[in-house]
Amino acid sequence: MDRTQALEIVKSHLTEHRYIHTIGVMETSITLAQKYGADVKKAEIAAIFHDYAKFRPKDEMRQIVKNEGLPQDLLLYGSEVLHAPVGSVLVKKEVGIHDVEILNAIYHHTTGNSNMTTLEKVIFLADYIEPNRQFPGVDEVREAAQQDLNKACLMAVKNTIHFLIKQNQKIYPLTFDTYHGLLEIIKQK
Ligand code: DGI
Ligand code: FE
Ligand code: FE
Repeated sequence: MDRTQALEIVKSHLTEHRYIHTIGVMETSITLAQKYGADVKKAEIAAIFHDYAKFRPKDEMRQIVKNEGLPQDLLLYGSEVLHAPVGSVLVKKEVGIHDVEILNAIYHHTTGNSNMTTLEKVIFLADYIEPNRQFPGVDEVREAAQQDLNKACLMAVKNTIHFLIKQNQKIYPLTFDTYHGLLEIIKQK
């Protein structure tokens, strides 16, 4: 599938604002993939489809979690954690993308995981720093992204954990796994 086809498919599932964000994630993912040695074409496709399920009704997402063998604990945290794993299921079923590396990058784009692939890190980080994002601390993460992929991902997940705690939101275990996994990598250096 080429970029034009992929963008056309995803556009009808997104708001204008979210589509612009998606273009930003796509461009940033390509740059990061080139810099850190991930598959550039896979990064492009994963980025285009990363928020595919963002606007599915919550009930439909919960139903997919129940029926498609996703971890049931997803239902115990905020609804924001659903669209990434549900997106990976729907991108496979509805769009026909079967590449496991792409599907995993979509699956883990919100939380990360303990042992992220370079492609997963690229999508996770690009989602956080793409040029349309504006929140406290994002410029520091953008700068770190030019030096060290792991450090930049660690900064992003730490910011997210701080943000969630301030908002009295539950933190999905994979988010902590991401923090611990990246801490280990950075300590070893
Ligand atoms: O979909 P985007 O807005 O582009 O970005 P995203 O997929 O990273 O989702 C961001 C949202 O997800 C933001 O509101 C914080 C929330 N989130 C991230 N990790 C967790 C989480 N929410 C809960 N409850 N628990 C988490 O671990
Ligand atoms: Fe998302
Ligand atoms: Fe996103």
